[in-house]
Amino acid sequence: MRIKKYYSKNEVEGFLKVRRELGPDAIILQTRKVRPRGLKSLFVPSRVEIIAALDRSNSFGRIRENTPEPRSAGVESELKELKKMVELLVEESAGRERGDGERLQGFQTWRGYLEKQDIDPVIIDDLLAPLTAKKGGAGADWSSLVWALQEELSRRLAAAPEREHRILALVGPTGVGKTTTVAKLAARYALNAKERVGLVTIDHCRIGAVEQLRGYAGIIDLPLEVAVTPKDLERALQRLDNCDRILVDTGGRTTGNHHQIDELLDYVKLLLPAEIHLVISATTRWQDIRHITGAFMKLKYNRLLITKLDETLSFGAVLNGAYHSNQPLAYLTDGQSVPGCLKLAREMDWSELFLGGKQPGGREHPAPFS
Ligand SMILES: Nc1nc2c(ncn2[C@@H]2O[C@H](COP(=O)(O)OP(=O)(O)O)[C@@H](O)[C@H]2O)c(=O)[nH]1
Ligand SMILES: [Mg+2]
Repeated sequence: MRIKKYYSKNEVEGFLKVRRELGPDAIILQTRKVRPRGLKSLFVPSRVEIIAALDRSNSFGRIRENTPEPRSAGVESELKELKKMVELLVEESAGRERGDGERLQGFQTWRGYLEKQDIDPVIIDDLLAPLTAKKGGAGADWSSLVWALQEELSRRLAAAPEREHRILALVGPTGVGKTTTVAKLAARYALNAKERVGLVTIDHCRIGAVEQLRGYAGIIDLPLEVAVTPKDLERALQRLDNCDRILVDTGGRTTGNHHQIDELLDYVKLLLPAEIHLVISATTRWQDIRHITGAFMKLKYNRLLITKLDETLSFGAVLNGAYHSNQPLAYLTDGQSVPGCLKLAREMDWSELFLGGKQPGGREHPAPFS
């Protein structure tokens, strides 16, 4: 007995193929429509699959199904068995196809969701690629797809260790919350951890900038040094030599202004080794994050700090920042109050932040830090 599968555009074409190859004694065991799997199903039309058999020892068959011609009992039962087996196989592979269809739908829903979170399309592709590559098994149903995506997300979000260096500096564009965050950090280390904290500001360009930090320094009762030149900074660091922690605020730099960024580099060099945080607001679009992470790279930042998580419902900036800076996240902030509204990245539940409640069909997304 010879069994063979044929694929064609339609049944007539298929039957002709079978007849041409197996001759007029071939019998048709099964015909069905098949859809291509995966992404192909969007572009390639369905085909007809024909399973045909030819019993070389008996030339009883014609191209037919259930032709009422006499057959020997043995062959009859053998054929029945065979047909049952083929039906089972076909059923099984159709089930697999249905599963693939659901997976594909799942990926498309996730893609839409991640796009709404304002995640850079390059990152979305990157996130979903390893999941698409897994056939069956993980990702075969909705919950394992969510699970696999959570894994991918957390794998990409490293958290920076705390207290690696004594000096912490914040650099980044204007208005992202650097000065406010320096005050929050000062409260965290001076009031909560009871460390000796000193403050330095290199923010001399903006009127009121020094006063803003002086206000916080006064409330927490911390020494504040103002550095207008790199020489000033050297002296300031010497004066704060007895401090456990030195927090350095810098003036915002316009991302496109390379001169301003180069100027700041003269100061940053004097701080090294230090924890240099690139500060980005969570409201920043992914296109701008690419630009900012690139433009500030000169300042040798080695950590990322995301502010204003309370001002957006999409959390793409966190992932976009981490991905494009290739640096670990250190802190996140979600409010204007000082002290408070500051969280260590290593305490964050990323999957909750990204997939917490807004996952398709899921509950509402909770407040970022609740
Ligand atoms: N909603 C919100 N506002 C913030 C946050 N951090 C800072 N801000 C506000 O952002 C504005 C600019 O902050 P500032 O510290 O002066 O930014 P800088 O120019 O980077 O130093 C101020 O009105 C802050 O109160 C935050 O996490 N959430
Ligand atoms: Mg400032």
